[in-house]
Amino acid sequence: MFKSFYFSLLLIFSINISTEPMDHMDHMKNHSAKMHGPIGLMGDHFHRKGESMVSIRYMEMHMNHNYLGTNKLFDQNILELPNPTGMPKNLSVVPQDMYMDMVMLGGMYAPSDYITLMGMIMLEQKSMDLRSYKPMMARDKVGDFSTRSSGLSSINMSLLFKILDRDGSKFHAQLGLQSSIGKNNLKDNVLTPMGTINEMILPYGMQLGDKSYTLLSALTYSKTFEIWKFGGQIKSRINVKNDQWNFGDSYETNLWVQRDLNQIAAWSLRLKFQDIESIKGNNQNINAPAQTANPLNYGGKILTSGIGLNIMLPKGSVGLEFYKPITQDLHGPQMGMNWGLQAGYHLSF
Ligand SMILES: [Cu+2]
Repeated sequence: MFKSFYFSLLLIFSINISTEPMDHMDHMKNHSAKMHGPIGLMGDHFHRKGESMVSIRYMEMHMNHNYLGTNKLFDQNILELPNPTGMPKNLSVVPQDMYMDMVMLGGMYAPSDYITLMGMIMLEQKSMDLRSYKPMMARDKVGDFSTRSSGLSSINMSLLFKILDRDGSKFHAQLGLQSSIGKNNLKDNVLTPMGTINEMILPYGMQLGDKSYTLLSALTYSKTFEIWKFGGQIKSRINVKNDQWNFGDSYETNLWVQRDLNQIAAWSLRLKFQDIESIKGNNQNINAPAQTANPLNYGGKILTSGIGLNIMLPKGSVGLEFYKPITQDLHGPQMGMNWGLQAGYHLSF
């Protein structure tokens, strides 16, 4: 009798010591699928001392329809516009459709509770379908063609500084540098308005990089109320050094809300507002009777909505987010976004 009692005590005790210590339990309570923001958001969270994280994200964006400001343009409207790069007199090659695919590999490590290091490497593939028209007179269609580019695009490294982490409120700053390592002079075959096929330097938007350095800075705040989480982020990307030309500086504001669906899943809604400047500088060899050869036809103001889902797995977590623009006011003529999606996997250890 005494022996079995002693044995049960031992059993209970061993179960007790095998459960998690108290502060870890507290930590686990915060460990819900909304621990990470919507997957498309970068640098939304920091880590505690000694924590590491690796992530892989895939992004795809589809663009179609040309815009001038907020107005959609038909091909006929674009053919009437002047060609600022020389002959022929009017634009004669019109983008129809574009896909951008990106793979991002990321790593995070917190050497202290106050600083998290974050690095990322990006690979990109772009493909664009275009239609060539005769340069003069009836402006008949000459034909359709596609251009493509793929490879390494950029790497970046940031420091995240914790400002506040208390009672479900988190606030941190990001400061980083991005180096564009993708080529800025890739070529492909183009169907000219004269009906010939020429190998030409692709326009700015089809290049994988701009050989520039960009300063990244952001402030991110989030507040968790039980099953809800609200967050806001402002971010800027400012060019600090370029080679001939660079993609324009940009300013971005994100607002999001997340709600736990159950123990392992949370959905999110996000609003993203981007204000992107035109391309600075130019490459004299990029010259074609296409809107994309004009550095001024880049950037604009874009308001996008995103709906997402984060799910915790036995190891790591996955996120999915789908975007659709609400309004876009583009420096144009320029092709606008139709939809985008992002999927990713995070593993913390
Ligand atoms: Cu992380």
